[in-house]
Amino acid sequence: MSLSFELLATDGLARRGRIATAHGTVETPAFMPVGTAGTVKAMMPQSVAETGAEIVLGNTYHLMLRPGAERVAALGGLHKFMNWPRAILTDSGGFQVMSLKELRKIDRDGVTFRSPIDGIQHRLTPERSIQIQHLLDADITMSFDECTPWPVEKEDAARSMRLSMDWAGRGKHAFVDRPGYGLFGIVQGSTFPDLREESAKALTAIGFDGYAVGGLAVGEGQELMFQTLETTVPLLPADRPRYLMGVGRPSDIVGAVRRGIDMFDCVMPTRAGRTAQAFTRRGELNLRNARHRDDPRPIDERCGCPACRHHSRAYLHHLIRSEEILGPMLLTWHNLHYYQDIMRGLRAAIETQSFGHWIAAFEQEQGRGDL
Ligand code: PRF
Ligand code: ZN
Repeated sequence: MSLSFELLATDGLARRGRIATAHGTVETPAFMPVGTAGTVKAMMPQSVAETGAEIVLGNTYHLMLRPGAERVAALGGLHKFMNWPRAILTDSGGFQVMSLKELRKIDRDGVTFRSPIDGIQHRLTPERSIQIQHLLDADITMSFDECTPWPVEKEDAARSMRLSMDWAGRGKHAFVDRPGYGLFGIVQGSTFPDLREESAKALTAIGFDGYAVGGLAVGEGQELMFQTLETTVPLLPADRPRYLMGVGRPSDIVGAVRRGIDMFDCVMPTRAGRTAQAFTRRGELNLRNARHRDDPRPIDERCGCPACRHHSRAYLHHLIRSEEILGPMLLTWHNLHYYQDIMRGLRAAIETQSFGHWIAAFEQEQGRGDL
């Protein structure tokens, strides 16, 4: 196998593991900050590392349009281009293209779409997506798939899932195996257990370095998402990492780890940070709110991030109201630090077989709301 995964401990279905990539190790359960366009928005790369992140996500779709995959390759790859020496996972572009709606046309072979930047026509096929991710030098490459919307008729979900499985096979064929680099398959099938089973079996028959669960967190709600995980995750090989794409809020992540997921990515902490929203141990907080105007306390007394160590809620509120750039910067830093604190907590809890206790404490504190 080109990407090694070590299972270090388990507690129930929850797993504590380690992925070894060409650009360093990733302790799991892991949260990957989203660096769509070659930057985790509002953060310096070194600051992203200081929060504890060991891997970030990049996007085929955005980078192929601007600055172009061949250009990034000529400049030494995405790690060098963005000065992020650690691991990078790239999404395949399928999910991002689907959000274009009227600007795209899908067929059995791939997707043709117009760039929202300059209107120029582009084409993504499973082979081209894998090639672009290779040019970017992604440590973890994602299969090219179609993310089924929700809700969806079962017939349409089946057709879409089978197309994604065909594309997964073509991507596997196009992927160049190298030490420290891996290719992940993506399970689809919406919320239909039998379709999820068919998809998981199709992917394991092809054989991947890791398995993602796609097509969730698209409006089905937490309960249905957890139900789908409960039927899907046990069908995935135990000796390979499992990645839940585009998830989520802290409680989504905790619940998914409880159900056997190892990796996550989400724009939530970074995007929310840019709209003045802070995630804390006691729930969510919006620093734009007038009630913070005279509050000398930090966002969270127990947080070790620069926003909490050096600044009051009153100051952060002032930055937001004044539209100062430092506001989104500090809030993004805090949110990413808090997300990594959750991951550190989850990893320690699984190692010490105290996961159940950790979850109970997490849920109790999140629900207290005395901010
Ligand atoms: N497929 C891909 N990327 C994704 C998803 C998916 O289904 C999701 C679903 N939440 C997020 N990102 N390729
Ligand atoms: Zn903080």
